[in-house]
Amino acid sequence: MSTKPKTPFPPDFLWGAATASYQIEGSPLADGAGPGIWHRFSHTPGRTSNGDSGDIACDHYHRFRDDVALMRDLGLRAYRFGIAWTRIYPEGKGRVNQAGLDFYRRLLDELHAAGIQPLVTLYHWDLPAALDDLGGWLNRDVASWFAEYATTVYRAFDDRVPMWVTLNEPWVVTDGGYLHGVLAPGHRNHFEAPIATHNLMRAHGAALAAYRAVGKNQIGTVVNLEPKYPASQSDEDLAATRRSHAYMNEQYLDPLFRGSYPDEVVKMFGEAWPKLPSSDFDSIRQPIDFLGINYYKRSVVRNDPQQVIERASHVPQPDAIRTTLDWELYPAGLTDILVWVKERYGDLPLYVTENGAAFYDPPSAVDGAVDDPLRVHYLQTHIAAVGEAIRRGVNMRGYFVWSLLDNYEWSHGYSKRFGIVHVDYATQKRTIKSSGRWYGEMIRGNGIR
Ligand code: IFM
Repeated sequence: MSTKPKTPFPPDFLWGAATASYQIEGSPLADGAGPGIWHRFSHTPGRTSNGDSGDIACDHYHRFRDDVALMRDLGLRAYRFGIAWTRIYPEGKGRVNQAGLDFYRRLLDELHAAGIQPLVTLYHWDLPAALDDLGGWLNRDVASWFAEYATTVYRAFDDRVPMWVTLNEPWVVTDGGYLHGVLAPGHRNHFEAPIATHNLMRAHGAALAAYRAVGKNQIGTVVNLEPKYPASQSDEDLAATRRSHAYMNEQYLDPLFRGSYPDEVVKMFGEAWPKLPSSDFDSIRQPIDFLGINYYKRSVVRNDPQQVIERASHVPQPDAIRTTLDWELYPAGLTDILVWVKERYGDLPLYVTENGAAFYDPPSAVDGAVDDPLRVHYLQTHIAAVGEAIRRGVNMRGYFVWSLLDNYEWSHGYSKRFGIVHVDYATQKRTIKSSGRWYGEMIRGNGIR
């Protein structure tokens, strides 16, 4: 008699896919929307690969009904997407643009009709340009601007959005946008980075407080985490690994759950670390209902005094499978980081809110099919790693693949494809990749395929 393998995933586990507004919607200025920092950055010569912008992207703004139908065909139970602040408040604050709200209402209605649960991100990197002109994330007032926008959106949609996310990956916003300058708004200033960090945390706190006043469902936030392993057991490499871990994994979670920044991070920034009012932390550390974790890779760390702030660099591993972004496949790192979050911050509900890989996977010249065995392998092994975390007692509630569609990969433009659905950017034709079919069947088996 054959025994069926037992799934570690609870029956109501939320299987979904994720996207972000600027990466898929296109038409960033349509129907009264204002420009965001990504519109500005991508239209600045030399900032993005091939000069690519999100002007058209996947044209989801016009094709969202077809895209929801695709999600239904795939069998997704949930869809994580972002709302563009610039569509709701073209100038970032003050005047509301009703047409922007109407677009997201239509999308939410479509999802509801398809039986797909939405999970909505309020900030996925596209700050209104008008607010950037006022200092953006460097201006303390950004916390109340964000709460104003969030409140408008909660009031409009809380009846149909069971789960909200305040910020996506604040680490990337400051590290890429204010320290290394590779992402919008493109600053390189280590005095600015900790100010941006702290204002992001304050904005999270303000949006959370606003939600408790008007909302009835669940709210959390999303961080990107990357476990750090030492390249050797030397004191220097061990200390560098500790610094890197504090910088990337604890910098945002410590203030959220413990009410302070890690000492290593404060030390790293030295004289650039600002004096922070202790009362700010009361709002930052209010309880959240769940935490979202985005996981892509690990890092093997060595001491490197040439590198700013962290004084550490990543050592590429021989014989590893790597994505077209040169990211190493390391599924065990996902289990490690989920277990670490539980051990350090407690037993709160966790979701993997992004996980996926960019590979070169062109359509077949014969029949147009897109076969992407490496992505199937990536998903299979990482979903197994989530199962292992559940077996080790982590309170996992859902998993979202990044991404539903091939899309605009920020400064890499359209050169990196993460989708489980292929997009032909010349025709906007969508083709479900073999990974999309695999994922749909895996969902039907609730983790077993
Ligand atoms: O495309 C991004 C997404 O916007 C945020 N998380 C990482 C993804 C892949 O780089």
